[in-house]
Amino acid sequence: MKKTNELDKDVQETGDSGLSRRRFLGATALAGAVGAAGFGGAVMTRESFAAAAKEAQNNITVEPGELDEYYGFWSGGQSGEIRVMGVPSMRELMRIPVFNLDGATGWGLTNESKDVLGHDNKFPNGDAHHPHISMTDGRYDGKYMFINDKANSRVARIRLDIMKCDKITTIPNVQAIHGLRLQKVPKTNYVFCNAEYVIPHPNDGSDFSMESSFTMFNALDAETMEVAWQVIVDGNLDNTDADFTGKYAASTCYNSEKATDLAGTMRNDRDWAVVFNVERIAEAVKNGDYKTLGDSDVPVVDGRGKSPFTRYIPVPKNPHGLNTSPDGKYFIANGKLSPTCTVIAIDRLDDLFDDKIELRDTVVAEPELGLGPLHTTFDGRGNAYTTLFIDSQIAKWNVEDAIKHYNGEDVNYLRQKLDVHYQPGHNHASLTETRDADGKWLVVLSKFSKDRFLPVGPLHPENDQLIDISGDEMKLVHDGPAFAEPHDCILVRRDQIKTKKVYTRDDPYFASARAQAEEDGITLEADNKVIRDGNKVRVYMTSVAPQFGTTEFKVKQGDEVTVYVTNLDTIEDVTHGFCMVNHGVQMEVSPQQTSSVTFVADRPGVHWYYCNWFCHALHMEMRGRMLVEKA
Ligand code: RUQ
Ligand code: CUA
Ligand code: CA
Repeated sequence: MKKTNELDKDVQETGDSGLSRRRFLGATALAGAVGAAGFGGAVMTRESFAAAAKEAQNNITVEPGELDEYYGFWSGGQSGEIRVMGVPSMRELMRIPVFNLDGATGWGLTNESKDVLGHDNKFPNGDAHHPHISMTDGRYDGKYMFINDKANSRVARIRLDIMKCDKITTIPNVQAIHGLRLQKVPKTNYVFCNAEYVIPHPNDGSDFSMESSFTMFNALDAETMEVAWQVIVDGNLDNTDADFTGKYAASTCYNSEKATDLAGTMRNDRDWAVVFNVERIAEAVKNGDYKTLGDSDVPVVDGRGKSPFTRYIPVPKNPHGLNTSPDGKYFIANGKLSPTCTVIAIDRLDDLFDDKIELRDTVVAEPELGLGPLHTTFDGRGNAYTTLFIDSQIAKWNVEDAIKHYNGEDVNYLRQKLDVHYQPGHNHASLTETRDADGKWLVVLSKFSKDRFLPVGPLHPENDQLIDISGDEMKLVHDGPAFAEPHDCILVRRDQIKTKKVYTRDDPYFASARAQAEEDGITLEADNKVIRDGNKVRVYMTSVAPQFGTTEFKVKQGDEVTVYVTNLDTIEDVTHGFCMVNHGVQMEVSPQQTSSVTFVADRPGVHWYYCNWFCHALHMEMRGRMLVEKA
């Protein structure tokens, strides 16, 4: 009987003479940038893994019928969606389509979703990285979630009461919105987001030079989703986070060189973390001290060089993640090409902006953690957990001890290193970005799963691992394969999210349908009527399981038909669907919801429509006919 898994075999075969597979991949991932270090800690066997999981203080078992303690919100990366998970069971509860198309709910097909995406939206894709929930006084208030789209330079908002996206804003004059975080205090008035790439201004093909190129830090008004202001910066922008005073935000820059090639981005020994004085920027904008760019009327201030709005704190080359500790004391820039994290004291930033101290005087520690530090998260007990991409490990370290070490004291700040599988990007501890960081669970989003699951062809799932951090020792307790590409996630206590079980009839989500019905003299909750308006036909129908209020309607070939379905069922979970066969038309109609979809009746004849969300024993019988007369 084979006692070791493939991985152990690999280690045994290569452990003495060279690199194991997991080391090899990490080393080649950044070849030339950093040399491969010596062989790391022993890899766990399946048996020792199971034993460690059993010892874990936190129980990951959620019995059938029991509810999870935490909501997890996973970004969907290139899939453009958001996934709602239960933690610790790691069960997927729901998907929220955002920048993608979704046939199940009709996202991208229905008029309600087009009201959000834009009726002329040409982008069926997105690259969603950073989901974050609105806060009041540094605590999740459960109202909204915001997420970036790197692919098409957008920011979306999700209403958490119904878990649907209700606003999407395209950020003007920039490319690739990447890092995104929220103002934490006094509340989330601003959504901060970084545009990653520098572009020429104007970007109209008249000039491709780097001299005329820059990028901007952006703030959106969280309620209106309008861009409140933009700040021109030196270099580029990667990740960001905000502080707990409401005054500062900080972002990492890996391309201070403004290079277009890989080697060029690594030329400087140091790049920087740029700190934004949000208070001063908002003040300048209020006083009208700004300009605008192109045909956008968004206020733009210049934060390049020595400006009142920014400070560029040098940190080792090509930093990546930027994380605020939940005690509000530090911004931490993660080294990536440097094995270190740079700890910046937020309480020194006032002096820095008043020019009383030097840039590097704000740095209070720079602990060496291992190869490829990308993101750091916190347990609320003074410990930080940093992903080491190249080492395939999590480094647990104590922030205050790292500061003592930086000051010359002989203390060991490293608490533990734990192997993860493999090449972790983000990690996230329960409630870590809020004052409520509770140090119970740590999710690690590993970019490679290799041989940990049944093979599914060349494209592998990722591996989301759950680690119990409630005790002194981190313990890996769960592997969860995930499809492309949960980039980041957040964990929220279940009592912090309050959802509706059925829609209320005045929900703004279908306000435009109600407005049209009013114009047509229709009561959505009662009427089953067809309104003709030139070659536009509006079909209003109700649905009560297992019947549509309209089981037959007649239109003419070439008519533009809009079907409005109002679900009169009041019982939780009785969702209907509407699918017009052979028309690419399909949508969700949840209890007390109105959904609408527009299509052209381009072929004469009989066309059946049916309910495609299972709602009743007679669900198959829930159908009707569209009769299309020849033109
Ligand atoms: S970034 S793996 Cu898009 Cu959050 Cu670091
Ligand atoms: Cu209504 Cu199925
Ligand atoms: Ca650089």
